[in-house]
Amino acid sequence: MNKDYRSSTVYQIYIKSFCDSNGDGIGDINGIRSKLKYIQSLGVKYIWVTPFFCSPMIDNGYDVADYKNINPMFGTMSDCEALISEAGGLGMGLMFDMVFNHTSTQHEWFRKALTGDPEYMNYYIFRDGDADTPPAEWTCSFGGSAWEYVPELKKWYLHLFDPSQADLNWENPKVRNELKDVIRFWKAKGVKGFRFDVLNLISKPESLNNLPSGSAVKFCRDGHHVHDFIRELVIDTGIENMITVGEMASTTLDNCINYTNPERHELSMCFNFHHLKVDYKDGNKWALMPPDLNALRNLFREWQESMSLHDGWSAVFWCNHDQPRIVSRLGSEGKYWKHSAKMLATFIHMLRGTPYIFQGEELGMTNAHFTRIEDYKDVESINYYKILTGKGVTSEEALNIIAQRSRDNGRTPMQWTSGRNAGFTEADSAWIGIPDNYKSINVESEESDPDSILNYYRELVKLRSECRIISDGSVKFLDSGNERVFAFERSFEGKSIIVICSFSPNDERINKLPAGKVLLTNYDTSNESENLRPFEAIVVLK
Ligand code: TEU
Ligand code: CA
Repeated sequence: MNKDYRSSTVYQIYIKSFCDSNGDGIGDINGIRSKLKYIQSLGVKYIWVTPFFCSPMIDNGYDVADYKNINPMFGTMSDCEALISEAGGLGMGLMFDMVFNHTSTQHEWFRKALTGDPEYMNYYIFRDGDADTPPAEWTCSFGGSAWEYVPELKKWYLHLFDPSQADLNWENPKVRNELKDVIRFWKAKGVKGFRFDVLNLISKPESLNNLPSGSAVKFCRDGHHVHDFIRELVIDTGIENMITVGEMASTTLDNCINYTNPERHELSMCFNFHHLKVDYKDGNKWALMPPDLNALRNLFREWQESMSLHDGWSAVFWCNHDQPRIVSRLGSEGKYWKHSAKMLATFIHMLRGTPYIFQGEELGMTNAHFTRIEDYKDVESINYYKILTGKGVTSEEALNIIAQRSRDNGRTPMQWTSGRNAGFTEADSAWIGIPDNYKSINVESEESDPDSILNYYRELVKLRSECRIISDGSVKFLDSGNERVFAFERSFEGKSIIVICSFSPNDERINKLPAGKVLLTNYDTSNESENLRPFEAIVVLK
């Protein structure tokens, strides 16, 4: 089995916000092509591009209407083929984003289902019921019911996300075969790997009768056939030796081991999001709370050590297109902006797993700081603004919550230069607002600063590709003697490194600083005191 992903780093592109090549304010495939040299300069081996297939774009492409054609807004099939081959020429493989839990309701399959064609109705999850009573009291991820009524059919269909994203019926072998066909299509075009959207939600409960009310996602997570469905998809399409990552937002540790242990022939790795919920009050994304660092450390310790022990493999990351920017969340946008961004990067990139860099993270890009509801474009943010204010939360407070939690924080344009529209587009304006700080936080200025966050990321990626302790070593968390300072040891063939990361904006005392050769640190002078400096990170070869 090919395990090159263990020493590789992946770069994630949110296409709509990466680079606009034709001046319409929207990022596109040719924009990515124009920046391939930049991506290569980071040292990454794979590029995951979020969906650019035909779509009504209600959920920005996660509502696919045709898996084998390109949304004209993003370019053409020949642009796409050129992207694959040009990236390949620079030593990078493309990973495409397969949204297989649901399709857009504009997909041909769903449109045929709506005509009452039984063959296509069986592609989705339709249930009988009168117009007033949905089959179960389930809520969808974006707020509101998870069931939508179709009066012509006198039936309800299930959608875990927006009503325009109808869930596919994976129990139907025809559906599974259609999806395999999509994989084969892109594989034949030279794609080197796949990211699978919300893959642990594909197997629904056998019977929907007598289910309690609550979040639909909760009832569909890691369902009874999920492992069989994944194995069948992977084996039948021959992608076992490619890099594959399943998005498994709130899976369990046991399932994650099973999804990724090579003997089970499922996936190379999984994303899980538990560590990104430590600032959700009572698990509620829309209730603010300062991050619980103890919970964060315990989660990493438990998952890292168990995955290591049972030969599972994780995708390790802080940021993606659904998350606020990590430097705004766990670091600092002020005096310690640079130190905290580098510390957070050190922590992730020294862990056991494959690190993902989300566009702009390597620059220390921050949250958007939008102040008006009109600034938001994401369907989830707009829905929750209505839900929160409907519950009596003041508009000011709702805007404050959304400013911290909106997915749009990760979706503002890539900051290339200090020039107009951050060098993202030649249009009068981009499709979504650009944070004012682009004048100082941008690729151009960080290229010319040897001490920049950007250049630090390059060092991290290089270290992983060269040092087997980092790519292949086991992991053990250590007690630093201070709950704001995380420490762990990576070991391989008798050698080890110690990683110390302070998540604190203050000086912090720890048990003892490790002795050895400093491989990397985010301060320019070596630490000779008993104390760690704010957000200090040190990597030592023992
Ligand atoms: O995300 C699914 C997911 O679990 C989330 O991150 C989700 O956006 C969040 O819980 C809402 O609060 C994936 C995609 O990454 C996301 O962009 C899509 O909207 C979603 O699936 C539906 O396809
Ligand atoms: Ca464009």
